[in-house]
Amino acid sequence: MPRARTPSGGETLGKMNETTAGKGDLHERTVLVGVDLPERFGRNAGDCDLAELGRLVDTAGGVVKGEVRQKRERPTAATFIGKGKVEELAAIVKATEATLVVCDNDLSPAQGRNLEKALNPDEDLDAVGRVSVIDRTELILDIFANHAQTRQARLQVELAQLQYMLPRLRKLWSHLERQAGGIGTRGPGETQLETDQRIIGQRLARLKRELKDIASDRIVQTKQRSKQFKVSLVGYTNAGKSTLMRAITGADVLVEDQLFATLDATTRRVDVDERRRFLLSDTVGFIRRLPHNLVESFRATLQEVAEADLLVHVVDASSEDPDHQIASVNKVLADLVPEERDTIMVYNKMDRLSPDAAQAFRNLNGHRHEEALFVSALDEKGPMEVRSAVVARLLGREHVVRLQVPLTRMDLVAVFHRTGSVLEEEHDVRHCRLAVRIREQELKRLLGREPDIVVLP
Ligand SMILES: Nc1nc2c(ncn2[C@@H]2O[C@H](COP(=O)(O)OP(=O)(O)OP(=O)(O)O)[C@@H](O)[C@H]2O)c(=O)[nH]1
Ligand SMILES: [Mg+2]
Repeated sequence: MPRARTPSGGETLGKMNETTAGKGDLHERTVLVGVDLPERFGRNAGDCDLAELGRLVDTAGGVVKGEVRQKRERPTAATFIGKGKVEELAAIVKATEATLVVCDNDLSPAQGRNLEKALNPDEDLDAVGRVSVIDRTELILDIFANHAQTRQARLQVELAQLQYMLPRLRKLWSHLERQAGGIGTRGPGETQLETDQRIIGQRLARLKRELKDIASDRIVQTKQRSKQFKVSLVGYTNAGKSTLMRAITGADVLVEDQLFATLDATTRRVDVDERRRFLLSDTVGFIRRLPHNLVESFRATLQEVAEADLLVHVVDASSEDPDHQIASVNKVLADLVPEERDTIMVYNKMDRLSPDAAQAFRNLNGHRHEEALFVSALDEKGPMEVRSAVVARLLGREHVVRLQVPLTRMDLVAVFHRTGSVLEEEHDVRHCRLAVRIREQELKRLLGREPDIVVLP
């Protein structure tokens, strides 16, 4: 569990995950705080979702022992929640012996610090057993840090963490700037703050460079894949994307009943028949108010989604509010995929609904989303239905055209045999005429490159 609201510079930064995770007694006792605010408070607006926050705490290895919720017209500058609520929170923390408070809303560094002060009245703020206060963004960053498996994911998480810390660092250190200390750790004339900022700045630049290198390797790969039909599984975290991926492709991806089990994109080829195939990608799940730094940092991983020809939007039909989850996913998608993308809606986990509830759910949502599927990824039929729907879209994109190429370009005829189905082929002295079933996009690409191909009426 994350315990960090302390400025750390240089060396300690690299080890942040270790120290935050390492300290975590596995079941840190946690109290949740949420404030419902009017629309004008931007990211912090709306009703907080303490059930979801509880799931996040659970995923991070904590246990929820209590919660405090408040409706306010505006947050207070000093502690976000009102004074009375701080007292209520302190009492609950004491009664439950909690060591962590997680706020569903974003806190400013000062608000976090003031709350910690209020909750640790007589204690040294650095003492073991003190109560830490973090916000939802920090919690999500911590989960991402613990789940990152590949080098790319780790670099992306570190980038997001540093970007989150940088502005806080400034504020955190401001009261120390006047103090002496840190001899030998800084350059000439530098304050500790400047040293830390410089070190973080260098690290950020290096991370960005390394991520760019990884991304450019990927561009080469995607160029090679550009001809193929690309399908991305998207959806709220824990909806069952990886379960479907596994069942459809046999890929050994991680399936876990926790949030953000998947942080890396996995892509596998699925052969439909001898000539047709598609690429299926599983990627990071979305969530309501996904921290902006994370979306930015994970752009490379989410590239699979941006490049997809078809999205399969997986929804947990058994969740408390599927519509809310769909809306959250669409919001993140709008950011990643500028234009409307062909989408299949897949309502998953239908096995968790009673037969009556399942029927009512179908009636309601079948109308709303044409061609929506209602499946369970755990039975055999579910993944097959999803696969068939993808194949139907793939075939739907193909159409039959009549073409002519000069006999000197029989190499092009071979290309059509490879990328489409040649239904007819006839030759005269100068030309070869073909009837070909081919994907529209593929045909466009060839026509743009090869002036020798003539489309016949
Ligand atoms: N009952 C039931 N459980 C399911 C179904 N599909 C998935 N699950 C379970 O739901 C949990 C999450 O599944 P995942 O496939 O890891 O979900 P995900 O969408 O990949 O989640 P993230 O990678 O965390 O975003 C696992 O415990 C699965 O076994 C289903 O159709 N029915
Ligand atoms: Mg997954």
